[in-house]
Amino acid sequence: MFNIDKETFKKDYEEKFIEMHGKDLHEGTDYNKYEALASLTRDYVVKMWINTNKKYNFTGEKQVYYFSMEFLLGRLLGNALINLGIKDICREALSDFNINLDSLEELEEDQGLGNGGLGRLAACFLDSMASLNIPGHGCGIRYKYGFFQQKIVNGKQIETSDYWLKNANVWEIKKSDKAQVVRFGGEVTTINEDGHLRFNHTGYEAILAVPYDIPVIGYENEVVNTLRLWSAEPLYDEFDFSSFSRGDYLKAIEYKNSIEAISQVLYPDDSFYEGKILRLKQQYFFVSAGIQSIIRHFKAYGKGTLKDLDEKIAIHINDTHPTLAIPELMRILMDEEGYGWNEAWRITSNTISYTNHTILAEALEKWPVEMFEKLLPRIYMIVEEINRRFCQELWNKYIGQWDKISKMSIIADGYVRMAHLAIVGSYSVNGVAKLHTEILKKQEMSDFYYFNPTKFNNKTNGITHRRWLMGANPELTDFLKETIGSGFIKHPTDMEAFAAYAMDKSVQERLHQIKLSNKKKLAEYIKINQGISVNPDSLFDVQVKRIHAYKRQTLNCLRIMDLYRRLIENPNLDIVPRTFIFAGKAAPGYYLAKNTIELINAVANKINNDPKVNEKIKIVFMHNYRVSLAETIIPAADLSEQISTTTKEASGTSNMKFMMNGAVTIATLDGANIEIRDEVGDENIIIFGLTEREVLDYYQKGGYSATDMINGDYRIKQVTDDIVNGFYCGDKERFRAVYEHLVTYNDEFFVLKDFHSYLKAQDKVDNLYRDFSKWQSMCAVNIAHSGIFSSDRTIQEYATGIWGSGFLYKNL
Ligand code: 26Q
Repeated sequence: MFNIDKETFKKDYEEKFIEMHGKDLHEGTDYNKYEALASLTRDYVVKMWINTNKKYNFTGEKQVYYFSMEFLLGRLLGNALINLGIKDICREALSDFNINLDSLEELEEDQGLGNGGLGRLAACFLDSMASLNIPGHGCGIRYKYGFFQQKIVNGKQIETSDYWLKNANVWEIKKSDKAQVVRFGGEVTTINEDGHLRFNHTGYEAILAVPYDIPVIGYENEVVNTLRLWSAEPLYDEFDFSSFSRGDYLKAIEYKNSIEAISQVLYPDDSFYEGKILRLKQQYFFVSAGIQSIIRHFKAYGKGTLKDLDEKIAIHINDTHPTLAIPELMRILMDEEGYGWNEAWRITSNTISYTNHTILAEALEKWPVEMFEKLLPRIYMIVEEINRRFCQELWNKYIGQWDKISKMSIIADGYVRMAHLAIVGSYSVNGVAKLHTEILKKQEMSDFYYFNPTKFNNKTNGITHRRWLMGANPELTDFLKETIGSGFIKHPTDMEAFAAYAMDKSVQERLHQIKLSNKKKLAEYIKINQGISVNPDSLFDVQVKRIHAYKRQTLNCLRIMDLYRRLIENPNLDIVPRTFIFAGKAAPGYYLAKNTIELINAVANKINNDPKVNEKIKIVFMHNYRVSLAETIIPAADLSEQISTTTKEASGTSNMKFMMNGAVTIATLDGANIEIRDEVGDENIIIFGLTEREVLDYYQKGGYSATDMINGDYRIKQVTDDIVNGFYCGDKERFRAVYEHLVTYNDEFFVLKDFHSYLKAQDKVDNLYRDFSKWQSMCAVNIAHSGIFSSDRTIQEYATGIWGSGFLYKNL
């Protein structure tokens, strides 16, 4: 374990500061101080990083590569200090210089290279792999612009660019010598050489992929793994480059820009697929660079013959976005390494495993054949051959069942279906929560499941407790250590011991005080950043996640609108005072989601300015939701809103973060909510809404009518009318999209159907919250049972159940 004493740390820090900034510490700005601290921390890490790599290079341990279009890391400093085990020393040392560690941490820009759950999951997984001594590395894209920044202007979302690299990034190291060449376009001709087919690729455009490595620090184990992010550059340096373009300077710059465009920006879509050629380019770009570098490294370090690749490495693809890893590995094995089809296929399909994150039909990736073939001619040939052989196999098994075969085909109706390619080309397909996996197996991908049942498995998601508990909630962490000892840090399921204290009065009081202290911090943040005063003694009711119709922020909003009506009618209505907190970004092209944000903001504006109800309710839509903001909001939540339409949320991961921080959940039986319920028991979670069966029945048999719901129910009529009658905003048309989706288009997410059940559940919340002891015991039980949702458990399951790597969790 890395060890340093305070005096040495102080000396190192001061030296680092002077070396970096050419002035004395007391002359420095706060940002200067942050930079020196981050840079010193990196220095401490570098030695361990080199040693870890040496160990990996010269031992035969299986290496895992996690390919993902997104890694939503957030800030790195605090997490690095925790994992190095030097946060306390650092805090004390800095305070001797009159520097506050927390305020320095706040200065770090979030690394926001992801949209939401899927990207954050990848980041949690890296942290857990390193902490569990698993040689597991990330492979992705170094986007110049991360996920957009959200401003709310006149109640509307405005997107601005996230130029996160404006300050030097101390966490990355550019490895120019490890660059790879990636080829796009051109023609492929087939040559017969002594009976062997050779594929000759000409007229392509070659692009340089340059890696930037980021250290991934394990928890107190001196392991430092690598996240490698690729950046696109022209292949030629500026001199050759001008001759290449015949001295045409402007053309040369244009060309350079067109190349750099590949790693310029993260696509801000979540759960909605759009077939943009640049996105396809991004996918092949990082996948090709990643696979080439794995093979190059494998050969350079004499890891044996590529025949045994599947025993020495595992490549995991995070959703279908990196599926081109399959044909790319085939291409390298056949065209560059000389393997025949069968051998190449055996190696490839035993090396690659795939996680599915959604069953929403509109999110499934499919690329027009024409676009695919033109951009990636050789890769397309390989995909065609994979499909031809796969369909042949189907044909042998399902003789004459053309419908089934065309339903399962990888290429059909002029499209390449990436999920089919991913399933066919991998040895493991997993869903991210029990229900989700069951739906994959029995419905969405059932043909594939029945064709090959053993390929399918479940790996319920998790979150790293090192960031989401120890980093975000130090007070609760210390209290847990005091109560049950520190064992839970290495073995998070040991938190179960805390359940024994759920009825202990002094424990309940401490939990309440810790929550209150976190709520005060959040209240202060809200006051400073949004100018709204909220009461820390009110119940903090929180829904923070991407804005999407299936997540049903509208249901929450309608319930508040209903409550407001009731308070106007009866100002003495006896309710628990609440602060409703929302946050989340809408995809820039998703009109309905943006309109939902407008509605929430208008409702907030009206209610927050009505003194008659302000003692009882306030609403805040917090701007620019991101990892660091989540770290402030989640520890302050009393109530966690997980209210998606049953069957639609594959897993959800914020549900786990809230629970670990002692919030009570109000939820539908969707995604991992079901497993949370199973852990804490019905009496410690508030469940409402349609069941899986009911939802599926509506989809299969119809029968849901929003109009009937409105006509048959006064309160539903009132709240839906209030969307379009000018009650919240003079402009009656302003929230038309929300209304039409709910009513005219007969809302496919059944908001009105679940409305009353949700209201009843919320009344139950009020009653439970009024009973101090009951509520605190629920919080305690939730914390106690959250350990299973540590991503350490998830990663252990991936390692043993899919990758065949790492040591046993129990032996750590
Ligand atoms: C695809 C094509 C083109 C452009 C963008 C995309 C794209 C980008 C991001 C598609 C999907 C995503 C992200 C999906 C996502 O975050 N899914 C969530 O994954 C979590 C981790 O497994 C689950 O907990 C959530 O339930 C699931 O919604």
